[in-house]
Amino acid sequence: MAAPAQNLRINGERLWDSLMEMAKIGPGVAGGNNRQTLTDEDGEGRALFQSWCEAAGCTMGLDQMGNMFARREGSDPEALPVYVGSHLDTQPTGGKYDGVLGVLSGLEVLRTLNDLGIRTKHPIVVTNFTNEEGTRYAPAMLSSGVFAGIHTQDWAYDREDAEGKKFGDELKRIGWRGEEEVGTRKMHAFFELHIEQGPILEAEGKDIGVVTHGQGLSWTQVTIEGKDSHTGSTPMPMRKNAGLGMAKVLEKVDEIAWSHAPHAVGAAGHINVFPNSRNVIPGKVVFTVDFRSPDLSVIEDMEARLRVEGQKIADDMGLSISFEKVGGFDPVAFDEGCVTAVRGAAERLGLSHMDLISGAGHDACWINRVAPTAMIMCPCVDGLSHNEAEEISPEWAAAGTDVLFHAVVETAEIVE
Ligand code: HGY
Ligand code: MN
Ligand code: MN
Repeated sequence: MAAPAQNLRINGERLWDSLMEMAKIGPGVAGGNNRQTLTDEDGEGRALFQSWCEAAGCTMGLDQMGNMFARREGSDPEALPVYVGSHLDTQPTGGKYDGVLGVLSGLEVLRTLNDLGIRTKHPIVVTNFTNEEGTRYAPAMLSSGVFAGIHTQDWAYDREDAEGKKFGDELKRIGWRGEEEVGTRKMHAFFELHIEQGPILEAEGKDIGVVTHGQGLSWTQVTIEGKDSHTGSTPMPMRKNAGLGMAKVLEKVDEIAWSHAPHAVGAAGHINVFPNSRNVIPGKVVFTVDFRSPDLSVIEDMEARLRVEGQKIADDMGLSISFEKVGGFDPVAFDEGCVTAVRGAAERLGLSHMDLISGAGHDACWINRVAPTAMIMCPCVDGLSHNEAEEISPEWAAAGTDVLFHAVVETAEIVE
């Protein structure tokens, strides 16, 4: 396939303006974003994205999980489209670029093709996948998971947030439940540009990450029960302190992850304590242990040890403990052809680049099950993400989008 002329570049200023415009919707309290999935702010962000796509001449599709598809026609309407995209939903204390860069860089590819009057054989479709973050509704990458046939739509619709609101009801409430059946769209290829969310590219002084693999993820929800009682008048030997049990289990989670250094990681970010009163010993705690590794056998070992060690801790303390797997996916190897297109684009553009394993999960990890898929990463400052201080430079955003443009357009095949 003929690659686009080496001197073609996207409009970095327009891309940056769009990122800053989108960041105004669902602002956080410290300069980032809180645009959680299926909130009114998510609906506003979707509407803004759709208005931009329509202004760029796209026709819009919307499926029953709220996944959005903005289609630019190709010369061969029968040719399977090249898809490009990510997610517009954010963490509660999220940054302005996680996911959003991947959606708006896809739009920038279309805007640039329009500017240059370039036609491709394959149509190109920019996608926003619903609920990638998995914060309000576990698991992460829920809608790309339904699209890839990992989860059923009914199961997804029944997922509940902390207030007991169901995913399906909230999707309808914000008015973004489409009629299109999920997963019927077939893709020629899928590309996702994403900030690295880790420190490697910046530390190595590289502009581009050519993502060859994604590490696997395991979420185990742990419930420990003891007996809530007075923190003052209950003698120490009589306490059934579920909070202390959790503390010991989390110490063990850290130890297990370190035992598989340097690549494995483990922690709990979601923790609920009941009754969460200053003078009541917690009678119940519910928390989610997040283990990750590029090696499936390591993930399986960490999961197994959590259950064995956790049970021992609970037994020794006279507590009850239960475990529920609430999310996960195996380590991912992306499509060699698509990865080569990404690497070739970075080389042609003279950008410093390196192969990379993604530490975070992404919609591309599920889409890789149903279409040839690859990811591009750009650095982020101090590797920080899932924090309102998440930051990238306009130059990094533009370089990543230039590589996306060249990889996507080469794959979509220029006809004129
Ligand atoms: O959890 C993840 O890795 C992604 O950011 N949702
Ligand atoms: Mn993301
Ligand atoms: Mn994220």
